[in-house]
Amino acid sequence: MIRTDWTIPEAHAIHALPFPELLAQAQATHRAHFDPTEIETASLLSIKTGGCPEDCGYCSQSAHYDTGVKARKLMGTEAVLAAARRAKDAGAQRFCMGAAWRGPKDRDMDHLCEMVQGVAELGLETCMTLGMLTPEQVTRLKDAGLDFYNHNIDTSPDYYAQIATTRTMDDRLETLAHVRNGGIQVCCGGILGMGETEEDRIAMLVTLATLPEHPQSVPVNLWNDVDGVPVRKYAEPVDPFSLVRAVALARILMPASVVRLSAGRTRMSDELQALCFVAGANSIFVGEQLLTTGNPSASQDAALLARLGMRIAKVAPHRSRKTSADTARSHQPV
Ligand code: SAM
Ligand code: DTB
Ligand code: SF4
Repeated sequence: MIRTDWTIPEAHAIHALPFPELLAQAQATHRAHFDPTEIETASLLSIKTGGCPEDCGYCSQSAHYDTGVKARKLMGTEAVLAAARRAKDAGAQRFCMGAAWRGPKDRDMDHLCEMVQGVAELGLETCMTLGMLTPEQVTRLKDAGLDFYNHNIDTSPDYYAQIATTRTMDDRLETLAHVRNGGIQVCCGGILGMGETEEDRIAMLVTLATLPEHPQSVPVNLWNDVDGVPVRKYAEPVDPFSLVRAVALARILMPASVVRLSAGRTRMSDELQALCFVAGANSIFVGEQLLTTGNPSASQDAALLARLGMRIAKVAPHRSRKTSADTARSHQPV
């Protein structure tokens, strides 16, 4: 059953289960909804890098900090489509275009819609992350063929003001509502390792799991260390088992959502990634670059999946999600 009425004490109790119990519950939930051997792949492209007016304290692209990232203007459609073709050839199912904006200007919309249309014509799923959107902008992107919109809540409601002051959690929730109401699938998650407490991580996941509809994709990022940003002062390495616990909790609270092990995989061992897959992560970013930071190479990821006897899903998991009838069948004695 898909519940959107989870409470903090309930989530806390799940998160605190003995590790083997937590993993067993997460894996059972995962199997009820997905093929546990399959992984979805998405590729990222920064279509507009740096010079961002927002002050997100974790981000290399904010103009408020001296991070060494050079501001560039919005890429041309042809260059974006060339990158999308390369991503498709490298095995990506979804192509996610990111812009360092508070939100797009109306004058950019024709250009953005052209990109979406072109990427969709290549047979890739389309995703964008552009900051805040108005309902009219959502409609334009939807009509151009946008499948997913990424807009992370990043952290807990209580910790939010510590990491950004130029935008609020309510701003984020408002754009998420516009996206959801406009019929675009929602990709929404957060970041671990920015000095938040365990309670903040649980509250962040409960915030996602109590939205009117669960995000179809839930990216779980480890904060990728970047120069010159304030989060450096309070960031703490995430205990690997805490990451696995967070993934497992995301899986149990949002059983039918695709959970993406996102930023930070360059610092994760194969063993840790394997535990995250067992805990219910079933998506990764592929390609050596995220937006401004690195990601494992295609050959590293191919070797990892081969070691685990796992494979890239032929059909994106959200399209081949098990129905309750399938689940009932798979529980029949053989
Ligand atoms: N400007 C838009 C916005 O903020 O929604 C889109 C791009 S922004 C870079 C997309 C997301 O990337 C952020 O919400 C955050 O979750 C993630 N992110 C940014 N910097 C990161 C870092 N150093 N480590 C991990 N995740 C990061
Ligand atoms: C998400 O949750 N993670 C991606 C994507 N959505 C846009 C971004 C990760 C960015 C990591 C830092 C960087 O490369 O600049
Ligand atoms: Fe700008 Fe997005 Fe980075 Fe915030 S997270 S500074 S809005 S690019």
